[in-house]
Amino acid sequence: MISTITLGLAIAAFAKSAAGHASIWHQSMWGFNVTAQTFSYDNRPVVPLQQMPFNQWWFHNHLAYPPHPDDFMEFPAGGSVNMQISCDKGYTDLYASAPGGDIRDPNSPLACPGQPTTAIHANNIEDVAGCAIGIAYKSDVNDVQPQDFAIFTVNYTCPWYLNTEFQIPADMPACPEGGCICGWFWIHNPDSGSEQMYMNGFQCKITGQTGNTPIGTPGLARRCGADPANGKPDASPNNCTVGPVQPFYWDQQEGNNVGMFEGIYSPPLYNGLYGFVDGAQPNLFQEPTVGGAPAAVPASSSAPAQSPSPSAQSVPVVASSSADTAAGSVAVSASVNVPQPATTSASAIAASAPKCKRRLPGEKKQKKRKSKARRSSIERHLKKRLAHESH
Ligand SMILES: [Cu+2]
Repeated sequence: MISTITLGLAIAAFAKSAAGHASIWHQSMWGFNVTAQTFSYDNRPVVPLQQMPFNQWWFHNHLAYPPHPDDFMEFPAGGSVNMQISCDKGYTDLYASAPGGDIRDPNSPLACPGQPTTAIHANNIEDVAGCAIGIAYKSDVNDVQPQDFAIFTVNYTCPWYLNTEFQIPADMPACPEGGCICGWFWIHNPDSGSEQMYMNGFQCKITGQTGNTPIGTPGLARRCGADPANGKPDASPNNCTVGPVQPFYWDQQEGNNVGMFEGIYSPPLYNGLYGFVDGAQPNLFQEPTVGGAPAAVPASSSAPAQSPSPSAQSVPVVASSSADTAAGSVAVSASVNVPQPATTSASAIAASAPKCKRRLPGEKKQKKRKSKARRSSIERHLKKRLAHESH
């Protein structure tokens, strides 16, 4: 009896500490066995990335924790793959190597069973914003640059469920001899938890009926869907990037490729807002276009994968990716200096281990927009956030 109670308390305590955030879980990933103690800060794969220098967010700073050379996630061209996404390895089929052991819940299909849905930054299932898988046709992770990844599949309902199915486009070309490098990417809606992005790298291969046409040079997805929170009730399909696009690199100290115009309260999302379909992405085997004209493809970035400049880093952006851009306009590529975030709170956030916390008041004031719709949207978000205990 006593031991049962003790066990119950231990489980309760563990469940509390396991709350929040999410990642894929697979032995092909970098950082699969990284625990809260591996780094000087909590750098478990599930920990969000926000306001970090390049090396700290790129591959989640897990490059020194590679998978076994033979462990690959296999994606069958034209088929689908189930991936497990959770806030703790103990909820997944790979619980055996979880620090807290087996905490699976056979009665719950959720990514984080028994926890408030705010653990995955969603107030309800309608509030999930989707996640994505990108692929780089390179075998050596040290050769992979941010602009090498092309998003090839998206799941709109991610990360609501533990088991998340990803459709693989038909005719995806095979990988080089040593396989490919893939990444899982997720950004949540702005109304549940603070702004952040997620990235986990893993080894992958394309199997089955592979094609021979390579994926085009990944461009940048543009905000082109209905965006009522920003006063745009209607989608602008002509403003979408058609063709392969890069993941969003966002809300970091350096290396961002999106978000210069929309602001921190309007995160880029892997759903229709940025022209992604739910499932296998179409039009991959072409160069990206916007409104029927060739889209600007970011030039080979000056952002080195290994040693980025510490402060103002020159990264390519599509200048007209703003929500305010007229539909049908053609993207213009520009190399701009990305300034350090102006808020003092940003450095404070970077100094501490990243966690889901409320925004500091000064940040709110600084980011406040003029538009009435915009303002009420922010107020709504903040109200919800105040009601939501940080985790
Ligand atoms: Cu989180």
